[in-house]
Amino acid sequence: MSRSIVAATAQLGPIARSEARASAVNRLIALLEKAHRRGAELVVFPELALTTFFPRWYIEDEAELDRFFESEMPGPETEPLFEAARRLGIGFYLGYAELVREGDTKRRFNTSIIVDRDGRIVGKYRKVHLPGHFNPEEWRPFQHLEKRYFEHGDLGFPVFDAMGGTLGMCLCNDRRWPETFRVLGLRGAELVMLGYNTPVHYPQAPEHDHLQDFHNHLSMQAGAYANGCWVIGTAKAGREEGCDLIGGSCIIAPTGEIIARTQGLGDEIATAEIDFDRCRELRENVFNFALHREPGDYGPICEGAALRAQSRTKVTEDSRFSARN
Ligand code: CDV
Repeated sequence: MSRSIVAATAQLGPIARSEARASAVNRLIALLEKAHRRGAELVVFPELALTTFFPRWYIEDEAELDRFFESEMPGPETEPLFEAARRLGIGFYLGYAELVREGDTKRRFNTSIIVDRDGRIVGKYRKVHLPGHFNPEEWRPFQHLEKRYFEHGDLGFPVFDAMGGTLGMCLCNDRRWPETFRVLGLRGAELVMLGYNTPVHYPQAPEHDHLQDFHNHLSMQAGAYANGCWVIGTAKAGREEGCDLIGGSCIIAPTGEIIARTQGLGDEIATAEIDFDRCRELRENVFNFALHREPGDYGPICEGAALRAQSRTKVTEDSRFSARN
């Protein structure tokens, strides 16, 4: 039996701060329909795909911050996307800001989900590697306050059997960490889906600005190759509220080759056929983990875990919008 599906990366151009949720959802539905016309059964949308990339601002008003979050998924404004996917028989990956209420406590995560062809949520991931900073820093041309607005993801890197394969997820900065792909690879992921919002300008090392597209593809291609899995990376691209975001959304084969990619910086799809069985070309050979990995020599990779968890708790305790707020 064939284990192939046609998949699409569905890149979004900029979303303005004033753009209504309904308008963003309509754009996603238009991309879903286009992907369907090209035979796609699975569509990958960007990180925080329903709103502008709000961590670029220091938002003091909690009600204002809440407007960027979803407290239900699907909720009244996102239900049309789920309906469209059901009608078209397409599964999708979607990144969004998740607000969880636990009694009087609010918890916030940078989240992604997998929705199957029947419109059911069959997988959830919460971003582990949160980049940026906690306190506003005036010297920056724009803020990157993910460490302030989101808690460290508490679900680890799970995989899900869906769409005929074993699927894993991550979000943006996670792709730069080989550990993300390796953990997913060890759990048998055959396809890793990820959305990103990556500014061209990196304020701490502007001399790397011209390398942003290179580093994006370098990380994802290496992740695919070293774990023998497919990778679909999808950008929110273009000039969003004065901040330039890279594009380069693509589909990468387990060999590390980019086999489809978007051309511009707007709403656009690129499609390719994904044969899950091609993962075996790597997994049964050069990256046969059981035969060739040497975990006994990898000790330092997990050292300091307890210390890290402690320092994260300290940061969260300071947060105005923290779990304890
Ligand atoms: N949204 C992100 O995680 N962006 C980071 C930037 C800040 C470096 C990224 O890794 O692309």
